[in-house]
Amino acid sequence: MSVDLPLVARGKVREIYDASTRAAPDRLLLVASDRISAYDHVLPTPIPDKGKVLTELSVWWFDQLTPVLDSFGASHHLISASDVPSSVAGRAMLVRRLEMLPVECVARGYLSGSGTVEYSRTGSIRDVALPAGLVEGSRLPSPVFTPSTKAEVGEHDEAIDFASVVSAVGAARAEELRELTLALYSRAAEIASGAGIVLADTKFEFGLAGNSLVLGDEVLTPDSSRFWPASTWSPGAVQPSFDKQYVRDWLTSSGWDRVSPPPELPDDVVAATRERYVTAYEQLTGRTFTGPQR
Ligand code: Q0T
Repeated sequence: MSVDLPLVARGKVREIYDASTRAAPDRLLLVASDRISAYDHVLPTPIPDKGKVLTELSVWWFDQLTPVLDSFGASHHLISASDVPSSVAGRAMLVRRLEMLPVECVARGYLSGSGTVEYSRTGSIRDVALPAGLVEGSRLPSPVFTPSTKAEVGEHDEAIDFASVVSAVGAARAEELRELTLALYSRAAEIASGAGIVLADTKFEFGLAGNSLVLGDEVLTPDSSRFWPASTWSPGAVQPSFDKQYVRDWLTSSGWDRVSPPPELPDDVVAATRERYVTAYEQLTGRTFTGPQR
């Protein structure tokens, strides 16, 4: 699962390599590992095929979202998921290297987590006033753009208001980011809904190619989004996460203190979690997950 290319960046669960050549400069290779994080820790036990499932899902979403991107004169960074080193086949994307914008573009269609905390304190999320009476899991009257800045390693992303986005990228670009983020979220939520899945929120990262926005990163995976099974959606309590619920429940029942190094997962929790990732992929795409085709 390693490649002989210069490492550009290492995240909790993936790596970025420089894949530039003389003929094709400004190329990166994004490699998704099988590592899983929970409660801000990377667990010692990998989930087999997780990186492949999330890569295939991301590639599928890039294709689904191309009409939305086109309508904004924007594009995505994916060049190929097949022309990649054989050691990382299926788990890697060859992408255009971009000048990334320093804003994490989050869209929320449902109240959850830090959104609920903000709403309970202020009655709003960020710059958007909301009606009284919403609870954890409620659908919002309309989706809200809740940007954040990428924090230093080990820190949480920091919520910012729209004025801070304007300061960072200028007024016109900030409005373009908000409108495109909400349009991408809305289309993705519509597609997910048709597959019986609630897309509660998601995070996009954009870069620039010349003067045009380019959608980067991985998109609409369980690592960048909250997916809930529509069949059990019931506002008023924390919704079970589509992918990590077995892991979280088991970690809680294990007595782990969330501070010490996390314990190894038992085989049945690994198998159930792998199944959840595969099911999310298959339910969303209507395809069977087979892994990379040669
Ligand atoms: C990037 C230039 O999470 C990140 O890295 C963790 C390993 C985010 N990140 C993205 C880039 C991309 C992308 N995607 C791109 N196309 N061009 N930089 C760098 N860090």
